[in-house]
Amino acid sequence: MAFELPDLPYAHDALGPYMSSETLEFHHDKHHQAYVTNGNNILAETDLKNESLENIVIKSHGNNAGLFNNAAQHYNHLHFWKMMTPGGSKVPSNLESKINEDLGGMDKFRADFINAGVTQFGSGWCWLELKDGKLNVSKTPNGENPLVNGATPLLGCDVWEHSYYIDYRNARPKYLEAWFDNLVNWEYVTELLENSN
Ligand code: MN3
Repeated sequence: MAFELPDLPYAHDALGPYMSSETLEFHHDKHHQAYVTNGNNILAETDLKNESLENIVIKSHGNNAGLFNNAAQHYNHLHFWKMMTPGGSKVPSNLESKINEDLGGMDKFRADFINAGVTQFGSGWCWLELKDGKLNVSKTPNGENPLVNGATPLLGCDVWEHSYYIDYRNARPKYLEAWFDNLVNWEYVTELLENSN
């Protein structure tokens, strides 16, 4: 299935002041578009053309680095845009109960998630994932995501510099805190959790 750049689910200026329209113009319109264009060029030369995006990510991992990097980043960004919403949202009670049970409460989860993003050396992502029925916090380098480790990604924060340098310069911790506290669409996270059961 050929990759396609989705429209943002909100206006470019809707996530201010935490993520500027300039950041989204580069990040969505240019960076994500490049993953789509480059991914389609490589995909066309393979026998994975008719596979789902998830299968393309899993099957290209370790076999076709060019395809994997672009397909995984396409997958990551498709969800990343939906994982944010203007002003953020409240954590639904069923998700909160699961966080309390598996991760020791919201405060500990928040600290662990931000720490995963801060300590990811270089480009990558930090995640809330579901693995073997349990929530877990993890981090991955470059375009990698929990799919390649047999887990389901539920929330991912992009810690590539293109995601925060315009708004936060080198202050990655400030970006992660502002993102977690003000932009996360917890309804979408809950939807992903429910769909994975
Ligand atoms: Mn990115």
